[in-house]
Amino acid sequence: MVFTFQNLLIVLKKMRIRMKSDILKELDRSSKIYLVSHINPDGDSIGSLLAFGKSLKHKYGEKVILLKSDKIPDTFKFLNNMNYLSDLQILKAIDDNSTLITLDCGDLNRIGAVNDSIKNFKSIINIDHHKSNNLFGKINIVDSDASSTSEIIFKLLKDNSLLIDKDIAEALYTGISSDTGSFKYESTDANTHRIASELLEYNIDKSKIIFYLYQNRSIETTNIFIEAIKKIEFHYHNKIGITIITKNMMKEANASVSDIDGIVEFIRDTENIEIACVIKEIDINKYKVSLRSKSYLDVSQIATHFNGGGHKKAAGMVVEGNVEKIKYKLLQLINKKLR
Ligand SMILES: [Mn+2]
Repeated sequence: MVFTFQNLLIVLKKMRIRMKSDILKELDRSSKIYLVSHINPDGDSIGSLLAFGKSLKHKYGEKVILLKSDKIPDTFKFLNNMNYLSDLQILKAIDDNSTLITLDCGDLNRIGAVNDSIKNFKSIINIDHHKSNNLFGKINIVDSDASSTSEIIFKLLKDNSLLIDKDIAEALYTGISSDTGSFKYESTDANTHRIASELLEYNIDKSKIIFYLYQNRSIETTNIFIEAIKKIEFHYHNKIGITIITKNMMKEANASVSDIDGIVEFIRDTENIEIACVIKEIDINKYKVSLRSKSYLDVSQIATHFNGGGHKKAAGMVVEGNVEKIKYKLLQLINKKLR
């Protein structure tokens, strides 16, 4: 073969296909297949889990177990097959030929309490699209160009002739729609739209998905939004918008963790803002920080600085210490990167 760019692409493509059948080989020999996605689940995490889970159950039956690593936000309860999710007690019955498939997790901290049993799995298959993914699996299907893990799962199902039905298509569409901010973000390319269009061919109920994802916000969410928005501070010529949500504010608004989803994007979408930060109190002197950027700033670098991770325009981390000090350190770091 003559060494041209074209041939190199063909070789790379063949390697990818081989890698994919490596997954099936690994799953064939596993006595049990556990699937897990990240804690604080979002649409992509739940969508990819339910979709891949149902498809693998179709092929492998009872040996496929979907793990519930965290509480499912009400927003996503419209998806079918939620009854497939098992509580973590089921891990007591794990045997030594088990495989764990992690979905949408950049590192093993993201799987929550499942990580306590990590040594009991014979192998890990890591499927993800986070740029900061540290390739912790025996098999790693990590594509940071993919809009979502759901997009990767769709390709995987197709390339391996695994089941795609209406339920699976709805779960994948939910994942892609939520991770692309409803097809707004840069990661949304021709391929994303092509996949979305193929998913629509399965006769999915698109209006149902749009309703539950974008038009059914709870009163609690609206109330915590109001409180968080009241407290926004703008810095550096309104390029940074930052707010702090305390446990007390959450209590007053009767809000749960998933109710604050969307606040950071709301701040980002203000004119002139390049970066939005939401600092949420999770414990005494312990805060979860969410970061979003609009055009050029790579927030995953800032998150990595604090041992977090994510994507160029969406990242996060957990930081311990005094909140004012955290805020000061964050603002200093961001200032260095602002234009
Ligand atoms: Mn994702």
